[in-house]
Amino acid sequence: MKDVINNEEIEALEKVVKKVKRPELKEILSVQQQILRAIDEFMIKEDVTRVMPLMMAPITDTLNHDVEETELNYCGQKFDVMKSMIFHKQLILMNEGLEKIYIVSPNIRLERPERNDTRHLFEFSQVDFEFKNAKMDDVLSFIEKLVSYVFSDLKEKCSKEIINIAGSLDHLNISKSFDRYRTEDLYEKYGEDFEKIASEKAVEPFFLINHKREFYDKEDLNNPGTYLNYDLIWPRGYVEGLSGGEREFEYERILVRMDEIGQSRELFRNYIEIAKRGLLPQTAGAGLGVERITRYVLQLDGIDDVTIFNRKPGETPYIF
Ligand code: ASN
Repeated sequence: MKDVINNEEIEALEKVVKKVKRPELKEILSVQQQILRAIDEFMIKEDVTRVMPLMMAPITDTLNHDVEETELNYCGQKFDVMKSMIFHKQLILMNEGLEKIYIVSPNIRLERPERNDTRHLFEFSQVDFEFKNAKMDDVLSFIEKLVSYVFSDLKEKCSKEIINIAGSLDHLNISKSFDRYRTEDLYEKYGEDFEKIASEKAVEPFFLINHKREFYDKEDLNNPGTYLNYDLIWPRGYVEGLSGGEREFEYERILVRMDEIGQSRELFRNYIEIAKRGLLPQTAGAGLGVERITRYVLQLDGIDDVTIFNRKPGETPYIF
């Protein structure tokens, strides 16, 4: 009979029922809702304009790691699922009336099964923001203020839920400004696994500056081979929670950076044309992982403790 489910599906189905019905779900979701509300309030206060997300586009984030590729077809054209709205953020800021924007952006990255860990989902959301004419320091101090605002708001409004789940509020007591480390220095100190080790040792969030990654993050021409980009690292082993950078926006520089990493120009020909016409504004920004900040605030073991349906890489079969 075609409608009989197999044993693997029965197992998956029982897991889904258990996950959906778990008693702590309401508290987890209320805290996440309050995080998003506090972010919205802060953005309004800082005059950052909210833009609605796109979920598919002819070009999207090239990422600096390999994912399973997929494509959608519409009107004879190929679309990719949105991996991040990085290029769209730059394009939106061509509008002269817009200086600062943000998007609560659902992203799909079909991560390889090797990324089945405590921090990756193949479908997640990030609060993605971008500011015109901003520099790295402007964005870093914006992030410090944003995180402090959200944590104080949560301590005031969700202390009961957070204490129930996390056991305390200590991890939300943070300094006004966060330490800044450079990747090369921490690499020297701790070796390959520096991000994880430094996160485990830290009790407050900190910034990790200079990552060699996508072509759109700006190279520091005063110190070639280094980059004006940054991550926010959650302490206590919760690792990366945000990443961003100043952006390449000049035609020549974009071509140099694309060639360096072997990025095909064909797919990006229209983006390149915008840059060639001098239309791409100078910007900097970042994206804050929603499920990751919720996981940190609630000190949950894994990222999937935040979600309702299973979106952990490589855990087939997915039944809902
Ligand atoms: N949102 C990130 C940024 O603004 C990019 C990403 O998600 N890969 O840099």
